[in-house]
Amino acid sequence: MGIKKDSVDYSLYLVTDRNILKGRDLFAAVEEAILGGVTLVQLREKEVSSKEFYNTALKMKQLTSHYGIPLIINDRLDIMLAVDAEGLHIGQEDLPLQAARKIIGADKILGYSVSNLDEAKQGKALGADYLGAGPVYYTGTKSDAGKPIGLEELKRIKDSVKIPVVAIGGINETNAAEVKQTGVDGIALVSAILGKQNTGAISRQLISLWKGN
Ligand code: TZP
Ligand code: MG
Repeated sequence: MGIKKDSVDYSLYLVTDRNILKGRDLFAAVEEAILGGVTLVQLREKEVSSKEFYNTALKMKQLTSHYGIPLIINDRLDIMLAVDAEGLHIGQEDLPLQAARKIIGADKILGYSVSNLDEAKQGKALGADYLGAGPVYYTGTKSDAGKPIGLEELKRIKDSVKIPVVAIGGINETNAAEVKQTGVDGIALVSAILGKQNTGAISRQLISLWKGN
């Protein structure tokens, strides 16, 4: 029994970046974050060999499956298929959405990065299951993230499509509440979770902020 893509909870979406870990073990940090309340994990690897990406993905899949959380692989469709992850996340410069969908099939989750309305509408039309919209605020984590789109554009994007929208870029415990006000389905974070030593506690704080308790 796999995870059904229509019932995915996008509330607290952790995106990995091994450069931000300051020597901590990636799997230990992700496990703590899941125990704290992270609902979805994206493995994002930019500087490792295919072999290392695959091995990391395989181990991450075991971890996320253990907790019943979906694993999304960034960019690498081959690795997503090889480890049978729940989904793939691609951006504007990656394989076109229709081509990716053709290969991964209808049951896998397909995520798409957008930073404006046109890209959002195109993503929806071409079969994305959810959109990652941003960067909402300035981010030091992705050097080519582009200019912050801000909360108003984020809300326009959310209001323009019927698929889930996850906000990304510079989100942390101090601004999560105002991001929630836009009506988006979740927040995706890298440094606000993995850049901290207390990964579990910060995840607990973020999910309770998000769920409003
Ligand atoms: N895509 C748009 S912004 C971003 C990605 C992967 C980085 C987000 O990192 P942080 O540390 O949560 O700002
Ligand atoms: Mg990409």
